[in-house]
Amino acid sequence: MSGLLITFEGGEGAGKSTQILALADHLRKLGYQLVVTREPGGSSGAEAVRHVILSGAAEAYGPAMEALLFAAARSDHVDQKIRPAIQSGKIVLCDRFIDSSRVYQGISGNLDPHFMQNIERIAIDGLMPDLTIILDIPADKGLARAGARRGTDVADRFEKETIATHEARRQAFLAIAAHEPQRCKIINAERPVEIISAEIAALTDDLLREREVHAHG
Ligand code: Z5A
Repeated sequence: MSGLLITFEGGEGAGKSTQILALADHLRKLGYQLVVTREPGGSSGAEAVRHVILSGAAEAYGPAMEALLFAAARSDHVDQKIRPAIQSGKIVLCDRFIDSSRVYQGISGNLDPHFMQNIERIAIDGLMPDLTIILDIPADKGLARAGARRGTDVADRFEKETIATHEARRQAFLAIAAHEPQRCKIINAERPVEIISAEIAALTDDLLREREVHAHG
């Protein structure tokens, strides 16, 4: 019995959390058992590392240090939560995963691709997503959404960066999708929530049929 791993990627404010909730609702109604999780975090070890990274405490030590922290958090998350859930037939919906490291640390941090590939391999130990939804939105529009939602709270370590940096990340996500079209599906995230949700539900239903993953209840 094997479940699936579906990851959601994209820039700030693209609507990942919103769309994960909608897909979770759709799949639960069909009787599937789910685990909804996020990175960095998702397991107790990884949540401890999340705080260190997002507070900016590790920023001064450079992008390689941050990349290793993300990889350490991911390794714990995969071992403790994601792999056991998939092995017991559940569908795991994860808010950000390897592609965020490839883009935020690898591209924005200008790190050696071999270094990035090596730490990714160690962190996931063979567990690739079955489907990656890349929510695509111009950086200024995504940041405006994230800013409106945050209100007067302080922007985190990554939200504070320039529009040019965010736009370069958008292009990096699109490049990953062009390179791995089987796994990655680009979704135009500028449209109304319900239209996007319907498109993601249809993609997921196709995958479940193709892989013959059956509902429990
Ligand atoms: N990071 C990294 O560098 N390397 C890694 O390996 C990993 C992560 C795993 C995690 O932050 C940070 O860590 C992240 C990358 C880095 N950078 N930042 N910042 P986080 O988990 O705190 O935040 P996030 O992942 O960026 O998510 P987000 O900004 O919270 O956005 P979102 O989940 O994509 O969006 P949302 O919460 O669903 O929606 C945002 C707002 O827009 C909200 O008010 C919605 O109601 C609204 N919304 C959503 N969809 C729509 C549509 N379709 N129309 C209009 N309004 C909408």
